[in-house]
Amino acid sequence: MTLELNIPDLACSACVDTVTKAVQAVDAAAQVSADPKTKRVSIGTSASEDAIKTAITRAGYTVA
Ligand SMILES: [Cu+2]
Repeated sequence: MTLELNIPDLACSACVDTVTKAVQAVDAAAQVSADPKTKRVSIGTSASEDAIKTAITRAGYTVA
């Protein structure tokens, strides 16, 4: 499953790293691609959308 999320406070590549690590803590095999310019995050994962969103929120980011 691929999730397409919008994270408005994704500002730079360090944010991308933080979000990627948070997602991979839930699903180590998750494929994360994120662009701080567009705030779009694409996540290929077998974890549930809720679990991924919760992990991102716990890392300090808001999923729009
Ligand atoms: Cu940043």
